[in-house]
Amino acid sequence: MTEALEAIADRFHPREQITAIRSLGSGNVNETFLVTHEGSSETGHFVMQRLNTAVFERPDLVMRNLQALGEHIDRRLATPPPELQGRRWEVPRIVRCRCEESAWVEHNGEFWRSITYIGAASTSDEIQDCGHAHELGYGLGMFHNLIHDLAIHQLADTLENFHVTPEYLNRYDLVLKSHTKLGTAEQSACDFIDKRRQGVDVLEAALARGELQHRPIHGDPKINNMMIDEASGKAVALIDLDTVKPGLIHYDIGDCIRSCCNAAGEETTDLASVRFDLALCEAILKGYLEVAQGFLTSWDLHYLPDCIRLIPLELGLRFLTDHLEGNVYFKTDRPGHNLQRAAVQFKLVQDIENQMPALQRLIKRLSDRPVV
Ligand code: GN1
Ligand code: MG
Repeated sequence: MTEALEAIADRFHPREQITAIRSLGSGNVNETFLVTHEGSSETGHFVMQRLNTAVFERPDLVMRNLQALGEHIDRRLATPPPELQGRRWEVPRIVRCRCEESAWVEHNGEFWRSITYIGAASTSDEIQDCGHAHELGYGLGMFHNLIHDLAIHQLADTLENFHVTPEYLNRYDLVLKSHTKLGTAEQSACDFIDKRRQGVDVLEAALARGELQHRPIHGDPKINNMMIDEASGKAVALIDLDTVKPGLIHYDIGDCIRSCCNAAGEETTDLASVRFDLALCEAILKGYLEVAQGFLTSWDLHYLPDCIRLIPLELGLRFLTDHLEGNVYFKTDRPGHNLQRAAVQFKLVQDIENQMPALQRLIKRLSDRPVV
């Protein structure tokens, strides 16, 4: 526990009671800590984070979105949706500073904030089994169920063009232009992208045609952002709410599925072990549709196979671009880390493409109405 961290934590909770500050999770963008404190009778925790302001240029708006989301979900949970079936559902809430009337601390140009910790639940980086997959789908569906009626004008666009794949492709082209010599692995990653330029606008074009609409989204519902109750094994919360903003729910569905259906995990170095598990995908979609069919349109269903292929392609492109740019966005812990991550996503895309007809049949079978 360093003196600097302790001083920040003290702005949220009296220093005398803080007993531990430790790193939490494996986020690629922000720094996250779990703060533990002892009161006269009980032990408490909160999550303290330094937001990466190179990524989130308006962290004040991130906080405003978090507040709007929390208030909306509180209103919805006052009369719990029947699909919740009596289970607990939690949302991380803002922990305000003790002395100032502020929800965050600005210190040496850094932006620090705290949120509540959800106890008796944990996350994992890799999928366990179909039961786990079902809960990941259910959890995302419940999250969408609870926020689909939050008006998008109440949420700020805190990350412009986040998940707008054609914009990532433009950025990649720009970065690539300044590279003269590529290594073998880099060249094969670039070739992979070159063969898939067509159709990267599939979701944005559907949005422009009015087939899809912006709604409130999570933005980053990957496997390790879903909290699973330790006793019941049920999903109880979707955490990491910094990317909540208006967008297409397809970004969320694609992100959840790409991170869960690759049992090797996105950090694996064993490319041969990366594959898209259709049985896990079926469990996720069943869990999701159980709670989401009510607000999905036929067009939403129509674009599910596309988003399941597109979001891993986009993430691979983002990792590759960052590698070529010198690792300025995602945290890395070794040379070539982002290139390796890109290769994992591309392998997954390849396997999804191989199974596309089966994936399309699966979605038709699970949908409660004809898919357009
Ligand atoms: C980043 O920081 P983290 O791990 O929650 C990224 C996501 C990626 C993810 C890949 C704001 O999320 O979009 O899918 O890494 N978040 C941002 O692991 O870019
Ligand atoms: Mg995140």
